[in-house]
Amino acid sequence: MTHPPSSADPSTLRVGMVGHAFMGATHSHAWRTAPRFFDLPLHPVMQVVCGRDATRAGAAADRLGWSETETDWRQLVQRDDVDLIDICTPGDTHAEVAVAALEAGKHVLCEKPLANSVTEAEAMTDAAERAAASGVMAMVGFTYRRVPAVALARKLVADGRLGEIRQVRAQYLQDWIADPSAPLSWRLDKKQAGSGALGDIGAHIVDLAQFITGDRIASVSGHLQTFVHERPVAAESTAGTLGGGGASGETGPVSVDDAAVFLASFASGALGVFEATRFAYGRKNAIRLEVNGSLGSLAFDFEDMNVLQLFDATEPAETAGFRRILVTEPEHPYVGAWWPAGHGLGYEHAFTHQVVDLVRALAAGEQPTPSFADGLQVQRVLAAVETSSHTRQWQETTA
Ligand code: SOE
Repeated sequence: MTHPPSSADPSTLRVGMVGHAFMGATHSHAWRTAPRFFDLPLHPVMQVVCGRDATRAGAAADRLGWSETETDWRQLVQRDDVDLIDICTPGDTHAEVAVAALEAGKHVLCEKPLANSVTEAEAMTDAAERAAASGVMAMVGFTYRRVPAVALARKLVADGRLGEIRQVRAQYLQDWIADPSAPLSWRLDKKQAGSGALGDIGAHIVDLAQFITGDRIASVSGHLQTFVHERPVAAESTAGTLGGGGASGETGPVSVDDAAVFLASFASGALGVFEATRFAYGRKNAIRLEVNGSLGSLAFDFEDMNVLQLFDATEPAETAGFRRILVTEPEHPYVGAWWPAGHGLGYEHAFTHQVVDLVRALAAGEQPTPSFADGLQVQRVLAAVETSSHTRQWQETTA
């Protein structure tokens, strides 16, 4: 049975966060910062941080600004002094925590990708739809949508500035494990992560391509590749880090893809080319999208995240060319809350914008986006790429 969360003070939103590593830190920064820069209808209260190790959870609470700690998420989701559960753990825990939290009447924010399988994502979406009937909401954390230049790109496409969308090319390039001596971490273990580059970073560019175009990927043809099959086992102190750190002297298997490439056919007939890799030496967090339409093109590179490039094909040839839009004006999405024009924003601001949009949707009793159903659709695309890589054939993404 679900019921709207009880709240001692209806003007607050009491948060319990599961996990306190990299995403726990970014989410904590967002919960702390959002009410200080945006007028929010509910004041987030950083109530509880949950981690398996009491000592580490206590240190995280002190460092990240949480009032209390828990070591068992099952206890956390039942607390009546928590209104929302923020899931910042590896994908193998997303489904059980989210379903339990929703059934306990807690709102949920869940990191991406939604789950490690379509089956899990379907169960989460079903639980979210049941809970929504009682005003309990769920959102999946595709934060790059909330980079101002990306939000502007979506607006320009929606306003028809590119005309009919013809092609999308999307890359997510990293290099943190290009060195074969980089040790194992949970992101390289299929049981914990579900997949490698495909789900970890490929999910982001699938969501971004669909978000900016307003279209859906209907079928894919893809290939997954693992380049390094055996890696050093990290020493205890570095376990869970992205890469680097000391090794224990032992080695273990890599059970996920190092790189994923796929073609996509959108429902509209548009064509997509996607690439997600952790082996692009020199590219640290390069998310690159180019959208080509019948009236022009736009291009974005996260490594120059305050800029959107626009080519207006209706402009006379004499002056036509990609225009570099510095997306730092108060008129641009989210920017007005921050700094004067030209000062720019960073990676962490998108997480703050995520909290702002989530809190405003909850206060208005509206479904925050992206919803779990949106996350399920991305999961279906990922699964279709994995299937296509095995069958060497095009694969539909629909249920
Ligand atoms: C590692 O690839 C990672 O931390 C991803 O898991 C995040 O989603 C991305 O934002 C940055 O890189």
